[in-house]
Amino acid sequence: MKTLEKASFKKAFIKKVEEVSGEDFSESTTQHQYEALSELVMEEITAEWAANNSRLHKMEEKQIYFFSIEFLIGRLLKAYINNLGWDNVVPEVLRELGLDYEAIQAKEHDPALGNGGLGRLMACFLDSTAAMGFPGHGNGIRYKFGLFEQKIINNEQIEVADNWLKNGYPFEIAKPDKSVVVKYKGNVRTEMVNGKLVFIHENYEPVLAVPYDVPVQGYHNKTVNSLRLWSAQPVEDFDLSTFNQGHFLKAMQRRSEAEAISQILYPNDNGFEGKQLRLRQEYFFVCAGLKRIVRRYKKFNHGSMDGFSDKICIHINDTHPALCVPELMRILIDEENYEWDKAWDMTVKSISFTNHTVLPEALEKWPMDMVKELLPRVYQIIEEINRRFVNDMNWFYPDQEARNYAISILKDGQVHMAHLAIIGSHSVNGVAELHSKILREETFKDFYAVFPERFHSVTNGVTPRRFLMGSNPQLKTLLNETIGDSWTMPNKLSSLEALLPYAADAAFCEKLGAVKRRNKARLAAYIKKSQGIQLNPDSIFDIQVKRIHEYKRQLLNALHIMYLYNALRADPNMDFVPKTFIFAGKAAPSYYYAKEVIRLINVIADKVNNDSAVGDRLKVVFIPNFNVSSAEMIYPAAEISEQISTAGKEASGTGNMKFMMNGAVTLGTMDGANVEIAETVGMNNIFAFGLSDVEVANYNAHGGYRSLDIYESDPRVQEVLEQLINGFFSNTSTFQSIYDSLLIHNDTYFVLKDFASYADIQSTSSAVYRDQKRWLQMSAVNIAHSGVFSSDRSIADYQREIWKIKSFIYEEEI
Ligand code: DL6
Repeated sequence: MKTLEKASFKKAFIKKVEEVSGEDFSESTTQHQYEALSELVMEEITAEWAANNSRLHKMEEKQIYFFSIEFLIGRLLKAYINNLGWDNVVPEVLRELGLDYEAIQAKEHDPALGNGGLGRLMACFLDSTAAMGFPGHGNGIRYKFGLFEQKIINNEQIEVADNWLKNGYPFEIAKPDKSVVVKYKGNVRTEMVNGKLVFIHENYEPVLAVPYDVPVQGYHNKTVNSLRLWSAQPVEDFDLSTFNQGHFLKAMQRRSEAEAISQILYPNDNGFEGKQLRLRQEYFFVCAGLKRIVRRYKKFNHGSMDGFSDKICIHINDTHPALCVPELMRILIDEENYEWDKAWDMTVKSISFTNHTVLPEALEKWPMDMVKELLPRVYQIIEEINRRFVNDMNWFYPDQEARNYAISILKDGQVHMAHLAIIGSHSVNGVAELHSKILREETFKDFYAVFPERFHSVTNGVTPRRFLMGSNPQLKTLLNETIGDSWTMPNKLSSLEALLPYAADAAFCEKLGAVKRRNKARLAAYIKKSQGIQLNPDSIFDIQVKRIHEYKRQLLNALHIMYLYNALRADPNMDFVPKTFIFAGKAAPSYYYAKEVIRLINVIADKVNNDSAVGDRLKVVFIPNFNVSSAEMIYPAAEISEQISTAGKEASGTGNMKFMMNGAVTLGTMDGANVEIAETVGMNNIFAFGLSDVEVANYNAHGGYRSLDIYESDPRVQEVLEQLINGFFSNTSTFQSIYDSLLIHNDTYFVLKDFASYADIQSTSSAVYRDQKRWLQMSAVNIAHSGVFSSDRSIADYQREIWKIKSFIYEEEI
């Protein structure tokens, strides 16, 4: 990498600000400075980008394409600067010029092109792929409106549209000349041509897919991959002939129907809404993405698709891009004239699939009629895939009729997308050991019996470049001073294990405590400024940030706070380690129950924070509008990481890893990747509680448990449940639906069943906190063992076990 020279950067920056603003530098605004800095960064990156692209175009190396309906990339300016190695020059030059680097970064609208889990994972994977010099690109949708902005008004979640493009986006390049047409609806006509049956899709509704490319810069290397996001537009700017015939509304309607496809991100996480527009979105980025990949491949392979699966991996992120299977078949058969068997072999060899949830309500099933009407040719191909698959199964397993039906793609009037994805891929993986086991033994056990060799497990990871080095610079400096900086190199985060001996070193622990204190103070200042709540910096910062969902059990945390509050009121002199409970997260707008949980937390906060009897010993904060930028400030300030899902429900979790890297201690159930965190740090460096996945499954196999028993036997539970409906926390409205779910509907997520165990572990954690030496030791051990949860390690696992691609820059096996 070229090193950035301070004097020349300063000169270039001043010149660029003047160009952007059209004024003297002294008159420039923060917005101008942000635009100028972004332009300079893009100029630097694009030079390498072009070189990378031309090398990749030659198709000498195998390449991976991540197809995902979400890419939650977060702000990019600082990440680019750090990856370019400019971070030792830019902040200093800006300071010398009297400018505020943080304020400049804050001008970038945080692109919220994802809900959370699987969308953020993709962003971490892109970062790691480039950092490790692998040729890997993203393919998704350029939503005009990202995930809604969350406001809390009268304690309730209010959703506001996220118009992230209103000031333009400096890190994308539109490539209208690379647009492709996506065809919906119409009918399929067959014809015999030279003795071969051909399928002609006619009378379709065309939509133009226009690509916008965002560079993905590697860390201190020359790799620049691409994230390609597609925007939908009408094929003709305006349907003039329809208009001229007097059909004004129709002409307008065509336009808005086309644009609607990339208008807005569906705000559901772990839930499926069978809307036709969503199916249009799924086909849109699948069809457009594959078209360009195929075109490029053929261009450099003498017009032939032969060898495609040796050079291209299509990795489908959950089932939303599962239409890749029939669409690639359609291209190979209808456009490239391959025979079915050869096309199928190429398709299965090219595609691999990651599942991200076992919640039954999130598994996608589309009505057959809807797929048939919207995508008539694709549907025919799905029918044929299904017919051949069922025939094969009946041939190989004639005595397994019921199972053969259970695993078919088309059944009960629906297209089962997970089945399509598994049947059409050579690899299926879960995202943590426990999750993969549940896939093999429960969710997809019938497929596992048929295709055991397809099943893999790759535990998720997160990028340390954003979630440790970028967001916690003081910890980075302390680590460098203590053990050197080899851990900052790609795929070397495990070098943090060198920290283990320092966990018992009082001087190191004191410095670690000081870093945490500064990060807590930074978050406390933000909360004071934005919400007016004064926090006690000596209290334990106990944080639960993630989507609001019943299975994630923010409710358990909230009920426990109610109990603590009751205890403090009953005995104001009780021995109590001060605690600050911090929440953040969005609920899907149509998810009433989750929104009630948000309201409950805010109502509790109102009462507790304003009770002088409690003072600063107990505080509750709900930070509105959780996004990647706020996350970067929250994780470094945490001391306890709340990971309290019902065991067996959270596929992996990745917040748990971000907290751990920043020295928080996990307080959690043995669920998802918490299990591996516990294995890695040892049971004495985690606060584990609650039912196991096997216990939960056993209860469920017998119709659940009787929640009334807990209510009747535990006075703490009885008191807080009554407070939900007697107006104690809010005299204007009660929380009847929450009360009913716990008692009348028998507590599906085992909140009450785990209450006692949760309260116990909370109390244990407070006791340990009194011993700061022990606490900081736990914190250090967590940091030291976080290397395995780097997304570099995940990418290395995928590379070795599934994709088998080579790095540009690393000769050795990664
Ligand atoms: O794999 C990434 C992430 C996991 O860490 C979470 O445990 C899981 O809940 C999440 N799943 C989704 C599913 N969304 N849909 N549909 O985001 O994936």
